[in-house]
Amino acid sequence: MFNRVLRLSQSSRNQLTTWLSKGNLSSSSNSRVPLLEPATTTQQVIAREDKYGAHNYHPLPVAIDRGSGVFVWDIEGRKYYDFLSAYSSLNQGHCHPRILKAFQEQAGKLTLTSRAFYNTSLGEFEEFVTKLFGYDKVLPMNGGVDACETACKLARRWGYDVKGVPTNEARILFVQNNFWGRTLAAISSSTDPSSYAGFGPYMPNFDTVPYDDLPALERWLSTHKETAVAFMVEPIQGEAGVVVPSDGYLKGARDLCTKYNVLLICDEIQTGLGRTGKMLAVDYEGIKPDIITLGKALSGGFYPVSAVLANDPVMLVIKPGEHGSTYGGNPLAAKISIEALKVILEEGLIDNAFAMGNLLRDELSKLDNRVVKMVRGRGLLNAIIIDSKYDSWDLCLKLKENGLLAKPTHGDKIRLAPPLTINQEQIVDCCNIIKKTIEALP
Ligand code: IF1
Repeated sequence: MFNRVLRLSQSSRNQLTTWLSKGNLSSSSNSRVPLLEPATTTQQVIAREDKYGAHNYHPLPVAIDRGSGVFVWDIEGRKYYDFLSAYSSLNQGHCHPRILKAFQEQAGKLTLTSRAFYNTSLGEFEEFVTKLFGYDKVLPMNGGVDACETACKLARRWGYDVKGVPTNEARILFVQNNFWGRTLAAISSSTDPSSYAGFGPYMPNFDTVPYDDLPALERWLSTHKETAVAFMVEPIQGEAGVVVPSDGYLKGARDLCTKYNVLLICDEIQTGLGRTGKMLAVDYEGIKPDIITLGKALSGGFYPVSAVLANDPVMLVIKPGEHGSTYGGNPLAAKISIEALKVILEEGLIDNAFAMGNLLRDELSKLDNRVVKMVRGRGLLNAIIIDSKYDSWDLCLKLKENGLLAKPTHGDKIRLAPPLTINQEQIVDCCNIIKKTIEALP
């Protein structure tokens, strides 16, 4: 895998080997602080990660050193448009100055207390985010998968304590090609072997039905009416390749979950916070899930922050001491998130995402249809589907050479998701880069 990324001459290999060997432990007996030789080239960055880091990713061969707004610069100083936004974590753009200021002010005052004590920032975040999204309560966590697991725990406990499901018989339904993280619970619901294979045994009572299929959903609900507690679904499937469901699907799911007394959980970790041109992707159908999960852009890329929102009849089934985490609800995350949300609201990022997304798809739809078979998305969560004659990884490498960073998902799809701060001139510039790159394909 590593050799695929870089073809090095023998002399370059020798230089790298020498460079890698230079890092050694300091002489003094008590500190044993590893000495580090700063990398100065992409090759050195890649070689060091390959030698010392787990090989759980296959990144594009670019070593990003700095980011600002819609741009990043690599270690050699080359500039790129960021069309991944750290998987929709950078809706506000890289290093947004307002969020940075909030981060710096709080980081110098108080960063962590644990929930063993109150802190003066968490309540502000809780009031802000519950009023903004219209729920009674929020449970703050760290990563997105944290939030989704919390949602599953809330649903199970609600099932036992409120719905009256027999103990340990609660069932949760997911959709095929879902993605909500990498934990053993998350992969237990996965239908993607690259997510679940080799990690069994799996969480019991997790079922799946096809996405965007209301009859299949109703069949499952009526079959499991006594033990069904929740249906978790992404309003638009991100990892699956930006799959937008039919109009009415989310409304239909809402109505069926109500009919069968099952909680609707909408995972807005990737689609939420303005990404699709609405504050939440569920806003396109005007529905209110029983539980929503948020993450990624909740902190504008500054800090792992996630949140679970629900009303009291659901949220209060978890009692003191029954759930939590060391960093969940810390004061630094709280202050960062309040500012990150204010930036989205006060800088018009939602409407900009809607308008720029329409422009982007209009321009992408003019691309050579021998290469680009489909363009789909909402707001600035988009993907192009590439004809199987072409290699999407190779196309992303060529886009990188032309100054735009994007990454394939599931083979033939390339996600195109810039920060929501992007302007019309930059969208047109990026579409020209994509057009030039595609037209240069053999
Ligand atoms: C990786 C994918 C995207 C998510 C939704 C929960 C989570 C995610 C809808 C969990 C996380 C990340 C994980 C990251 C790459 C990225 C990703 F390609 F993996 F699937 F965005 F599509 N719900 N998605 O998309 O949040 O625990 O990661 O904070 O694992 O490489 P997390």
